Amino acid sequence: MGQCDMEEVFIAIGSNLGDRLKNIVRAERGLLEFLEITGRSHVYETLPQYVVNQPPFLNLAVRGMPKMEPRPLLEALKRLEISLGRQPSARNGPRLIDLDILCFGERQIDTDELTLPHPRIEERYFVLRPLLDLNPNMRHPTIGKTIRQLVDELPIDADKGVKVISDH
Ligand code: PH2
Ligand code: MG
Ligand code: MG
Repeated sequence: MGQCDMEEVFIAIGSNLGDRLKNIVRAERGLLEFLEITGRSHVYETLPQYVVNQPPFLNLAVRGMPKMEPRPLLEALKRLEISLGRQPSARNGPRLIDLDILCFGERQIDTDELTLPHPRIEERYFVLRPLLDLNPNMRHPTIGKTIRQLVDELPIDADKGVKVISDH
């Protein structure tokens, strides 16, 4: 996002099925093939947003320098999700692992397959809270506000039920 060196990438990781912590650890290991990881947030347990009748998620975000362009990175993330056991699932429904590109430098992409920056970052505490760990001062490339500002503008109860899971 704004103020990143070169084209830094931020990826959100989420899981709410199976051994959630194992899923995200395996995902991070897999990401190393596509990304030189330079930072990771804490892991948060968060209540599901949008489709609320499903198990709580573990969420975190990592930052790093990509080894490929956005489209190949997206394809690589999809393959990694499947190799970790992800099954097709309903929109916003339960998933064993979810790997989303939040932003790729300042790039703005809007195709059927890929939207960058990732849609609705600004309304998702489960995304903003990990980003706050990584860099509270970075700016959303299209909204122009910092992560700190976006968190402050969320409803007062946005952090309801959120727990910090011990770091690994
Ligand atoms: N992912 C979604 C929909 N809702 N809620 C939480 N708390 N965490 C998520 O990762 C999440 C969600 C769609 O990918
Ligand atoms: Mg997602
Ligand atoms: Mg996804």
